[in-house]
Amino acid sequence: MSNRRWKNRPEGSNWGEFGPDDQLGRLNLLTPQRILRAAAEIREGRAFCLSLPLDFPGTSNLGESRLPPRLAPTLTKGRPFMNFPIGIDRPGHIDVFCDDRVELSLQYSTQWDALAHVGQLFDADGDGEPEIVYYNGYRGGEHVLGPRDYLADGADEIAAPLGALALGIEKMAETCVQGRGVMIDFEAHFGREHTLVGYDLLMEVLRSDGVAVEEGDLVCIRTGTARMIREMDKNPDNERLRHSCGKLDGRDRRLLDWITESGLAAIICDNIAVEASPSRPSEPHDCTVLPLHAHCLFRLGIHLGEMWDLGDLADWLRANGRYRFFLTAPPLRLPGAVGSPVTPVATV
Ligand code: UVW
Repeated sequence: MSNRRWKNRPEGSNWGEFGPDDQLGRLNLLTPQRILRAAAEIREGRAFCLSLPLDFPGTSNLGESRLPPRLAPTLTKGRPFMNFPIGIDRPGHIDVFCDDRVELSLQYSTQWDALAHVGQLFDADGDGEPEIVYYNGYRGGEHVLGPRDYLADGADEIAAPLGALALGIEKMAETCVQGRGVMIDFEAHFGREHTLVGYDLLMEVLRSDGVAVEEGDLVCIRTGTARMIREMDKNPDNERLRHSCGKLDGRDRRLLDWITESGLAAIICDNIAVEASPSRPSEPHDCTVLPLHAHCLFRLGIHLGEMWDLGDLADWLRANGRYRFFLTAPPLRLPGAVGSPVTPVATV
């Protein structure tokens, strides 16, 4: 490959396999044929909204950096644009307008992680020094820009433009994100008991429920966490949430290998981080904080969906002896963002 931006790629990565400039990763597998295959899952014409209300979980108990949305009217000539009678400025006019804005942490609630959400310090250019690198060799400081260069002496402030010039969430939105959803129901097997689910346990669940995951599937895992979040009524108990329900064990090498080999296009969960966080202590040879995030977002270009409200859909599928459905889930087409709220729609 001539114009790729790396000499070394991480072990177990697929960099370059969708092209040297690819920014979509496994979303490339959502081909027209697979969308048609997915559409064949629409048999009842019934749709499910898979988003929590975006002011859930409520408070910042799950992570201080992410704040609940703050909604406010826009201003017109300094006045709040809410219940605004246009006739104030233009006598005789009878219309009343409302118009608003929101300050929103994009990963506060039901969300997609963009491929620019997690990278690693890795020696991609082979000069013996690690640099900040994201999927397919895109670089921190060149393609993903923040206000501060943490690796430079003195941590200089960097001027705008900021954000992801590559791998931003808008790239995902441009694909429309439609395909076949496959539900894996951890809650049906583990209830709310805290259970680390590695490869062996996952295979048991798939076998017992007769679930097959095929190339290009959008894999959804209902753990029961989103329902707990709803029950907590905007006062989330982080400790309880982190120590309840079945969760993927990102430190299980065989689980990560299965993700590689299955060909799945994305992983979506109703919990906070898809994987257990923390799961087990790191090994000296792998000190990644969130190993499943690194494997998916950084090595393989697999987008992660978090805090999706999967409960009603999972209940319906189980009651009707099904596990597949048609899924439409584009994020905001917001250039440069590294994550986004999403209002996914499942149709059965
Ligand atoms: C982190 O907290 C780093 O990520 P996420 O929201 O994807 O779990």
